[in-house]
Amino acid sequence: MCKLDMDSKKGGTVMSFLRCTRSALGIWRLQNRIQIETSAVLPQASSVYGFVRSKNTTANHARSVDYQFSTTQWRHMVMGVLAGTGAVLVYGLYRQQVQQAEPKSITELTSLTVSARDNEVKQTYPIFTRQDVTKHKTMADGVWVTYKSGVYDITKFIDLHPGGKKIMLAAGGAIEPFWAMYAVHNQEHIYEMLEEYKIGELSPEDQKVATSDVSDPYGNEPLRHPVLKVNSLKPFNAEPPLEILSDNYLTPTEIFFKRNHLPVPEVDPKKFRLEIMGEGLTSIQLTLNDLKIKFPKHTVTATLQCAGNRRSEMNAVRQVKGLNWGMAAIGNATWTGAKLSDVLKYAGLPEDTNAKHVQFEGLDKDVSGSPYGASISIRKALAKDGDVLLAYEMNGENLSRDHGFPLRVVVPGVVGARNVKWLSKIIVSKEESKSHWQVNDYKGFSPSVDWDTVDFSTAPAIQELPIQSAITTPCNDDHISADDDEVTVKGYAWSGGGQEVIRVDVSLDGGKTWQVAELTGEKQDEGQAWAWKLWQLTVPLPKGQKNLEIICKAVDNNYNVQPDTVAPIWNLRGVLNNSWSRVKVTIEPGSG
Ligand SMILES: Nc1nc2c(c(=O)[nH]1)N[C@H]1C(S)=C(S)[C@@H](COP(=O)(O)O)O[C@H]1N2
Ligand SMILES: [Mo]
Repeated sequence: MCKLDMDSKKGGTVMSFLRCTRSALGIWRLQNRIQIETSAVLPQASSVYGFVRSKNTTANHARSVDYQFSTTQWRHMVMGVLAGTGAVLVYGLYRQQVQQAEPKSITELTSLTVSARDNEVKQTYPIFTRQDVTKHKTMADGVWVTYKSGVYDITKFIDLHPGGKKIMLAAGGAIEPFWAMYAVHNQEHIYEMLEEYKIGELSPEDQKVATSDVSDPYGNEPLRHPVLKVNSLKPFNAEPPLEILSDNYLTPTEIFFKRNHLPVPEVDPKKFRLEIMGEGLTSIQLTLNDLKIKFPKHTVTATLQCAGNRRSEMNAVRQVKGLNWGMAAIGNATWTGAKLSDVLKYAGLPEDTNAKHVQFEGLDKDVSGSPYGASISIRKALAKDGDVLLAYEMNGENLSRDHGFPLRVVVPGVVGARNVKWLSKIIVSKEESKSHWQVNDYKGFSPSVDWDTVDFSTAPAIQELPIQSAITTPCNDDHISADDDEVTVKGYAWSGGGQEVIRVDVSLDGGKTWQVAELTGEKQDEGQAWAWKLWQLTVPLPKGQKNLEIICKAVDNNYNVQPDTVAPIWNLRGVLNNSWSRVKVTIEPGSG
């Protein structure tokens, strides 16, 4: 994201555009939802998957906006809109639009759209393919976007865009999901303005909606937000651009990092059963409804972090094996569900059980039919203040497919890998899970251990994660104008095991001097600080310098600190990188 602006040397304007992301995501969610519901009526639309930009969802989007919104849809949208601060204004704007839109019938709306389309086809334009559009992503090649079936060359508009360079996020793809994110765009004059830049029409094939490919195990993946940076498409692994990550205390679900090892299973919630079995238990099965009504409903705000978060920085020291995650394989959300301890008690687990572990299995299976699995200690599972949930909601809505619909384990304070999604089986046992991901992966080793010498049986499975913090803005290699009086540094900080971040130190001179950042976050009980803290620090821009090395490091309530460099904690799998976060920025000579 920060590298988007290839031609411009000014980084200062970059930040303004995404400020309303959090609210606007709700709008995107709404469109997406309508689209999904529309798909039921229109079978050919039933499986749009993968990176939106590479798929032909334009027609689908066009169709979706023609539908009248139901009350539930608006409720979802409103929840999305309110998911963060600063959203109220946008919400107001939208509310007004709803009120205007509501009296219209579907027929009326449809005919309106049809007449608008009739006008469009009066002029003839050259035909472009989706691929042609994809090739135009830079100022040098020209910046093209599509809107519905139109192709637009917006190169000349880039510098005029009130929101700055973030418009480049949409370059080479469809503009709809971005406009949906940034509510201000949903206005007539903006659509008119876009028409001035029209250069062509999408080819009819590319206007068609992608149909599902049954032979592809990844042929039925959910739709994802195009702002995500994809690390791997099949299985789908992606993280949000850094600077929008720290815009929200609660990470909007759409941009929450997605870490899948296998295809995303499609689960019929009515047929869904959770099996509970093992040591000292008679096996039982629970429906989703059982879980919702038989047990008290708990909500916990907890941060989830992948063990591979910040792996790319480890890769820069020496090659490691694994997805090249940046600093955003982490997110904070509210999770709602039944407490695992309540469910285990209900299943008859005796208090003095001699079991040591609770194993989990997902519904996602590899080619040999073995499911994704992991386990946690029985101590964590049963701890009164452990807050381990069998969660059916994330951020106040049913889990999305990517995040484990209809049920996942949430183990606050513990590495992402144990938070098993699409949960179908719980096994109480004297043994740890035999799953590959428990036994032969997600473990830490000395920097001297390589793939010839590694013995996975010698290290314990990662559970609680160490203290972590990272800088989300500015980004590495950003340019700041010397005319700017101040620089604002932002980021996140979190510690595993419920330990609370008590301080974040920031340096602008490579670690010689330090200042304490301002922390924000929900107050959580001692030992249950599951959620991250966002932090920021605004300081005068040091004068007469060409470069800054900005560093952050966090401290938790047990005074655990982060190591200053990567090399001494390097490990072959590239996990557990919690070294000081370092960002280099250039100060451009100013005019004054
Ligand atoms: N069933 C299942 N559960 C899973 C995974 C998976 O691939 N399958 N990935 C794990 C890993 S490694 C992480 S980091 C988290 C990511 O959760 P998220 O995709 O909701 O962010 O899910 C964990 N649970
Ligand atoms: Mo992970």
